[in-house]
Amino acid sequence: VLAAAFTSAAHAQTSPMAPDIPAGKFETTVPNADYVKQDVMIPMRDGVKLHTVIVIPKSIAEGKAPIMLTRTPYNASGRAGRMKSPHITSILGDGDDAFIENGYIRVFQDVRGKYGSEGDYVMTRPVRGPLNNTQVDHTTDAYDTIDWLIKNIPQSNGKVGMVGSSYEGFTVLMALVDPHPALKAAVPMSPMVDGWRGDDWFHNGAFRNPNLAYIASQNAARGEGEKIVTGINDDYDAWLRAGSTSDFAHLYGIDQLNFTKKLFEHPAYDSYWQEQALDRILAKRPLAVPTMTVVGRWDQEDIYGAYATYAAVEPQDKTNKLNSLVVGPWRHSGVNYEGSTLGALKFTGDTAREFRRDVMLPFFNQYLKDGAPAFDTPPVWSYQTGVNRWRRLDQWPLVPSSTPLYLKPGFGLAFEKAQGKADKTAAFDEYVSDPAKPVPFVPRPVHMTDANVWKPWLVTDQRSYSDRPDVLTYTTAPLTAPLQLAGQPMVDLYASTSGTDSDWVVKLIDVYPDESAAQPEMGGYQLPIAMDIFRGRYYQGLDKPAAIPANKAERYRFALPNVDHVFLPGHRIMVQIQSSWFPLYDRNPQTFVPNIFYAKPGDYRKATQRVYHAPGLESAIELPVVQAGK
Ligand code: PG9
Repeated sequence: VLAAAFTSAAHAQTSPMAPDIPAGKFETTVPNADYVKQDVMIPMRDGVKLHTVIVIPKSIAEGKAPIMLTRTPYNASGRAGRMKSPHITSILGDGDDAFIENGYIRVFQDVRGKYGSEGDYVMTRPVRGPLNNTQVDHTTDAYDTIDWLIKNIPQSNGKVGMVGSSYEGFTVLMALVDPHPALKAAVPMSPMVDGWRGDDWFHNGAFRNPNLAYIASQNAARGEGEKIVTGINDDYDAWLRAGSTSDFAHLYGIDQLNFTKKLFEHPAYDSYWQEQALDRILAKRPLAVPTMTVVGRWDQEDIYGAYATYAAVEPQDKTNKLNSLVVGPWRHSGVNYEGSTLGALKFTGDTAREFRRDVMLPFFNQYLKDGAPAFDTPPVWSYQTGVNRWRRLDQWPLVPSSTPLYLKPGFGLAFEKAQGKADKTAAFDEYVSDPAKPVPFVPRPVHMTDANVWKPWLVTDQRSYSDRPDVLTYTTAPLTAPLQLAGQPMVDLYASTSGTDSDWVVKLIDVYPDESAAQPEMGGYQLPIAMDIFRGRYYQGLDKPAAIPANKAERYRFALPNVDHVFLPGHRIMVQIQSSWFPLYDRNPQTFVPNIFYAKPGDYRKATQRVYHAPGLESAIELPVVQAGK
């Protein structure tokens, strides 16, 4: 009897040929989880629904908890699913530790057009206006999302914060353009702000080639995209053999993607870039939401935007409490990971965790948690490199870059100006820049997509380049007293080229003493403190590309990334100058062509470059020197 019952109850209903893989999504249950995870589709004002993952600790009572929102193009489900686990600490990332420990509701949303969200994806979708003729952007999507969340999550206390790094930092800033009243505090981290001036796409007009791999991965599909497969171990070879950046894009099919076309159509700082630069947009909006902008000192992707938005909004911050800046000793997005080292550098502990726990959390709590104590938000919280310590400052930059460090004949550097008349023979140093043999940005073989290469590359020992014949290297004697810098160095370069276009790469470097008993590899290490590139054709204006008159000294002024650094006694200051940085930046053909993306093989020509250090042509780096005792 039992056997018969078993047969009819358990087996009779499922046909042997019933498909064994469910048509819809199937997930095993996670019993005894300390959280509830919900997948919802939140409707936007245009009817498009955005996929949103909500993680609520079970311990939270109704009406009690703030919401921490991140809007991402990088798969919301993945962001809330580091691993499958009953523990909220295991499903969320390291960067969420402070929120988990303090009972926040954590929300991740796929931006429109990516992963589970409906609608069209437009890369860093511009705000509504001249570049966006639709009714929606990330400002309205954030607004509509926040509105829905506070009305539909019973545990919500009606207060929302936003946090996120890079693209996710960009979406935080976009929410601030016209913020929902429930958005009470924001922490944009390494936000992408101006893709042309110094964030992901270009630096001062020089194009960043790794973007093509990013575009393939982001834009080939709504979900995971494509990889570029070259079959060549060394990216240096792969890019050099391809020719121009458009040749490379064509070879691997990436020229078919619309965003590649948009980039190639806008090589200069035209209205396409100016009108979507978020610092310009936010400068014109009221400062309504307390905002703490965060960036890594050695941020290899978005080293420009955090400072730019902080500076643009700061004039509105009359109390010096609502708009703050944090700079840690991190790589791009390093704030959300373990922060005790970067490449060869060792810091005083887990600097990222320290920030998240001791600064970011109390900052958020005071605005988001009912009854939380007020927090004395540091106007600027900066990790001073060289001496390795956090410090609280009232402003940034601390000092203007008004102390020129001059290049000197004999490859020296000095704070004293040249004396007397120009000595023609000693007036310049020269090198031949050959586009067929560009200077690599990291030692070859170059693997740009290898995280171990890419993430710490801005602290790479520059010794591999200082003795190249196409790199000029200027150095001081060992310092006898500490030299403190706190601000944004400014390059003031007088240089000529025998070509009609040219790139200028300038690096400010801390040369360690010859020997280090504690860490032998640091003996003589050439640590980059601030480096950047300038595309010479923009010497008359970033929106005015022009041929450079051959063999005529022109003045090139451009800012380097911000520094908060002490050169210690026994260390030396070094400046390196070169005309390529490959394959990170596309090669300048050194012949003026209308659009470098489309340069032809014959346009790439050797050029003789001269860097001047003579009366009237005093090349220098203007440094933000903090006088001793300040
Ligand atoms: N740096 C990345 C990015 C941001 C915005 C546009 C394109 C790329 C990122 O890490 O998200």
